[in-house]
Amino acid sequence: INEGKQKVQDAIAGRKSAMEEAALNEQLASETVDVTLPGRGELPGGLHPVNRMRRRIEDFFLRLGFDISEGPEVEDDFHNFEALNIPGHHPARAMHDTFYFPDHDSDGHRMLLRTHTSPVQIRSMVEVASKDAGGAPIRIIAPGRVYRSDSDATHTPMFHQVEGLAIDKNLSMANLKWVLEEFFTAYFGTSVKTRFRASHFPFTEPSAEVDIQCSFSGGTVKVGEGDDWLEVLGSGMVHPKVLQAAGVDPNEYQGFAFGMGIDR
Ligand code: 2U9
Repeated sequence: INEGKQKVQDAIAGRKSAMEEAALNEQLASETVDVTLPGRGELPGGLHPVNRMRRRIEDFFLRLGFDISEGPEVEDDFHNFEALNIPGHHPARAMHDTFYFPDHDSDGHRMLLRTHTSPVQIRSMVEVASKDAGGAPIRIIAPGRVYRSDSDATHTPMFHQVEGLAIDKNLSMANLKWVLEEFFTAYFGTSVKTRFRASHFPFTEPSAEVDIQCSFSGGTVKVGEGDDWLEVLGSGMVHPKVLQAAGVDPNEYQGFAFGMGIDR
């Protein structure tokens, strides 16, 4: 009886594995993928508009002999405020504008998310001044993300700035005005009338906000025509206190600076 049982069991097992193998072969044959077939025409990716504008701005200033400078987004009080002549009681320091970290760094400095890219220029000035007693010349632009605790229809808590800084002997507002007007002409592809309006920033003196000629009629903005004005950036001569804080001798050197928001 046992011999008979063994024969039947072997026959069943043999048949079962043959059927399983046949099923597996059938599945493998039906699921074959031809990895040599071409793809289904994916569209190429594109750059975000903010990055496209940033590259155009960078290209212009590179052609003018400026270098691109970047720095940390997590900054300390000194580079973001103190060195820029923004004292402790200045409104820009209020908690509602600045994202502060709860902990201080190992040297006891208060840490924050940079509220502008100006600390990049402070770092660059300190670095040049440490190598060369005069701390000049410098020609840089500082593009990057900045953070402010602002959020409404026209403000986002993170946005992008491009700031510029030039330091040398005999620099004046005339040089600033020439650089900015060349920039507008290149950027908008047409010569654009500008209006320099006296303004105030803690880190520049004198300071000017710059408007460009435009028309708003018909629901569209046209640059370089019409008799309306569009504010596009802030600028000025670097405050002597700022030069001094970064190790540059204000009796020998002057600087001009400007700042614009790409997505503001
Ligand atoms: C150093 C010295 C001076 C940079 C400057 C502005 C004026 C300015 C705003 C434009 C729109 C910020 O993005 S925004 O809200 N910026 O108006 N920025 S002068 O001045 C500097 C920078 C660095 C060492």
